[in-house]
Amino acid sequence: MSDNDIAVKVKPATKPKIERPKLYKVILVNDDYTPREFVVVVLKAVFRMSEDMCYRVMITAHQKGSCVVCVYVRDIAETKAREGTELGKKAGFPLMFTTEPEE
Ligand code: TYC
Repeated sequence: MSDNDIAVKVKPATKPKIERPKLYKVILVNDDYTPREFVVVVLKAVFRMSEDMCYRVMITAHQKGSCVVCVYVRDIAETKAREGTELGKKAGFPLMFTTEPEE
């Protein structure tokens, strides 16, 4: 190759790898002090589910100890869990939401 030649390198075609973001469960944890109606109010405010769905989630946590409320990407799951827990704390209740990665 002389100085005037132009070398052209052809890049092999690469498939763009788009990974699905990992999902996290938001879990409602039962306690003995938070009133049931208050749990429903918090679920409605934070997760925007119907009254009926909120009641079902609350009663499942009450009976089984915990209940998965919904599944989101990490950022949103953690924000929602914090918002729900803070609403309980502000009202003087030990209401707790946690997050955990989905398998
Ligand atoms: N166990 C509470 C009661 O009997 C109600 C409750 C339900 C609290 C679900 C928290 O995540 C919870 N007042």
